Amino acid sequence: MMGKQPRGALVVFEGIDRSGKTSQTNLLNGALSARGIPSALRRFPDRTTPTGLLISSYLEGQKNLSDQVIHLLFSSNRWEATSEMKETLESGTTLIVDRYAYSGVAYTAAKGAADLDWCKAPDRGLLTPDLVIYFDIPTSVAASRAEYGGERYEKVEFQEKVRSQFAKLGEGDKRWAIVDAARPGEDIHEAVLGLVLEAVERAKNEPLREDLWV
Ligand code: 2DT
Repeated sequence: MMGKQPRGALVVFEGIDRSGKTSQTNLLNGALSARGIPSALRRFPDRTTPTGLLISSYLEGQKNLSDQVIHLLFSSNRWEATSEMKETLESGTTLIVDRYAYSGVAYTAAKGAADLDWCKAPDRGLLTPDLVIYFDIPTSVAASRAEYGGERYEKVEFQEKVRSQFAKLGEGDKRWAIVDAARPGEDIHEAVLGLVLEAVERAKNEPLREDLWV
């Protein structure tokens, strides 16, 4: 009889806007496939679900919502994906996730409207990442990569505040790996791949946890 399939790793990418998460997650997915490691991409917010559509119209400035309401919608958007993500991980597929609860906390906390405990509370008990790769990049470098579009948070002063919230969140978190994202893409990819291959191996021997921030 075949043994049980080892589970996949939950790998999360975080960083300010234009830190390069999306192109690196795509590169990583290809590199894992090339090595025969089953993997799939997810991103939050998932704009295709009912909560995602509301979030999207908020981000595009078509809809105004209070800071509390949008925060809880972002969290709901993650909770509604949790059972599918859990099944996928248990079936042996590594998930590469572009933004997660850390963005949830950093962006709301950066508004100054709520304290950190309040911001963290709704995501408590979510699937726990095996690795969080934080793309660290000076706000000025990120902003110079491309013009910010018209979305709500795409302003340098705000991104600066988000960046300092991310730095606070990473302190003392043993899953948190800081990657210098101001370097050429190939160097970033190499650093990311090393971290992820390690996490995939580690995850094989550790149960999947659902105790984020507990
Ligand atoms: P993208 O540009 O990556 O699609 O993100 N955000 C994201 C939050 O404020 N809270 C969250 O929980 C998440 C996941 C970051 C859209 C914007 O939404 C912000 C940028």
